[in-house]
Amino acid sequence: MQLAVVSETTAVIFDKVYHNPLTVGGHVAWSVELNLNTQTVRALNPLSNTWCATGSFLGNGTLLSSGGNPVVITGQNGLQGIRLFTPCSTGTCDIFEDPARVHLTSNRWYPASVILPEWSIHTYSQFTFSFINGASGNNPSYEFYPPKNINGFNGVKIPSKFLVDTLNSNHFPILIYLPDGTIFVAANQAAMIFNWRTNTETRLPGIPNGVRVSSPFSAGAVLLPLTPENNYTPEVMICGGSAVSDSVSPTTFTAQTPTSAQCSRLVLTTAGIAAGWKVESMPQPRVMPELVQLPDMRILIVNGATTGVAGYGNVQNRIGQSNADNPAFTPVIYDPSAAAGSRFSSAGLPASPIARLYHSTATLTPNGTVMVAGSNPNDDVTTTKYATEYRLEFFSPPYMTQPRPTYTGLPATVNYNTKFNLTVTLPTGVTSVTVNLIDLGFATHGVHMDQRLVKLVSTLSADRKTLTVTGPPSSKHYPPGPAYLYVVTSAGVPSFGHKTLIGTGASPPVDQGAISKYVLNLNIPRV
Ligand SMILES: [Cu+2]
Repeated sequence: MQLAVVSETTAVIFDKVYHNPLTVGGHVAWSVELNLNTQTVRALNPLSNTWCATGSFLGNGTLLSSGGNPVVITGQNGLQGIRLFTPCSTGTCDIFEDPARVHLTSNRWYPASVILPEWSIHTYSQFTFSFINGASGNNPSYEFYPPKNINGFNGVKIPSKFLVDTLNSNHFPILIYLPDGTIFVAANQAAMIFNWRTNTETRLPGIPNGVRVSSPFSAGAVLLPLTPENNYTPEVMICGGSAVSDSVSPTTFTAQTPTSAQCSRLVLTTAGIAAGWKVESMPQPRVMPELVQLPDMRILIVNGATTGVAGYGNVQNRIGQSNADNPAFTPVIYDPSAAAGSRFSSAGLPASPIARLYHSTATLTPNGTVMVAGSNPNDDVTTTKYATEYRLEFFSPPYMTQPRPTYTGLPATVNYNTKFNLTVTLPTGVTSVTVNLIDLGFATHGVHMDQRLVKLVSTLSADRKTLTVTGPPSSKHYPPGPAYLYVVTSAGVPSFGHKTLIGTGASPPVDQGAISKYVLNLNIPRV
C-alpha cells in the first residue's frame, strides 16, 4: 500500500482495487483517510486503480498521486492516473480525478516522483506488466506536473538513458532532491546525479559489491539530515537489496534467496564522490526495508524480509503467493553520527509479531511514533500465509516515554530565510534545543518519496520560553510544501510536530503553452 500523512491528525492510504471489505459508492474502496488519533477510516473515492503508484506534495499542500495499476475490477485503469487530494479539516474532502482530461503522458507502473523547488513534480518511471522490468515493457522516460516546456520537450515525456542502462531490475527508482538543485537517482546497481534543468546525467560510482537496490530487489534509501553544522552537505544512504542476477528467469529465485545486509553511504560532493561509497552492515539482511527519518536525527529501519524478493507468484517454493519469507520482525535504529561500528542498535526495541513483506509501508507521524502498515504479497485478499494485512502498528521510539517539550505559535506558512518566534515549554533541566523540519513524504514499496530532515537555525531566549527560528535557507534545501516542525531537546526528545507549509503556500505556476501541447497528446491511447 501507499501511505502519506496529510495533516496533524490524518493520513491517506492508497491500496489496490480488489475485494477489500470496505466499500464506497456501492463498490469496493481502495483509498481511505485515516484518523491517526481514533484510528478510524473514511473511505475515499478515486476513479482509477492507485496500486503501485507514486505520490508527492505540491507547494500548495495538495497531494498528487500518479501512475498506478491497469487491473480493473471496478473503476478505471490507473496506469496514467493523476489524482489530487487537498487535505481539509471538515472530513468531507475527496480525491479529484478526471482521467479523460488530466492524466500522465504515458503509462507508468512502479514510478517514483520528487517535488522540485519550481513547485512542480517530476515523475520518473518505466512501465511493465512483469515482475521484473525488460526492454519490451520499458518506458524509460520522465515528465513534469504541471507540464513544462523544457529542453526541447513541450508538455511531453522526456527520454531517460539511465532507465535504459539500468535494466532489468529498475522499478521504483530512488529519487532524492539535492541542495544544489539536482536529483540523486539510484536504480539497480547504478547511481547518478541528474540535472533536470539541462537533462544531463552524471554517473556516480555504482552500488558496492554488486548489490541491486530497486524492485524486485528493493532496498530502502534516505537523505541523511541536512544541518547548518554540515553546511547542508547531502549524504545518501541505501540499505538492503540483493546481489543476485537480474538476467535470469524469475523461477531461478526462491523465497529463500539470500538478501543483502549492506548499507552504503555516499557524500555527494566532489571529494565525497572521489572517496566513494562507505559500506556498513545491518544486523540482519533485508529486502523491502523502509528507512524512516526520526526527529532525533536517527533512522529507523523496519519491515521487509531476510530472504526472497519483492512481488508475488513468480519464484519457486513460494510461501502461498509470497516471493519472500523469513520476515525481518525486529526494528533497527541507525545513528548516522555515531562512530562506525556502533551505529546500528536494536536494544530495547520490541519485535513486531506481524510480517511486513511486499506492499508494506511505514512513516513517521506528527506525534513522533512510526506508523507501520500493510503487507500483501498476493493477487487479491487472502487469509492464508502471508495474508493480506489490515492491522496498523504504531512503533514508539525510546523518546516517546521521556518528558517532552511543547510549543505554540507556528505560522501556517514559513517562507525561506524568514524569522518567526515559537513559545516553548521545556522539560525540567533542558537548556538547549534544536529545531528539525521534516518532510514526512510518501511511502510505498520501501521507497520514501521526498522524505528529508532539515535542521533550522534557532536561538533560545535566556528565560527558555521563546525560540526564534529561521526558515530553510532556500527552496533547494527544502522544496515548497508541507513540513512538520519538531523542537528537539539536546537528549533527542522531540515535541509534537506541528504542520506548516514551507514557501508561500501558492499553487504551482502553470505553463499554458505546455498544457496545450499536453492536451493535444491526450488522444494517445490509454492501454
Ligand atoms: Cu506493487
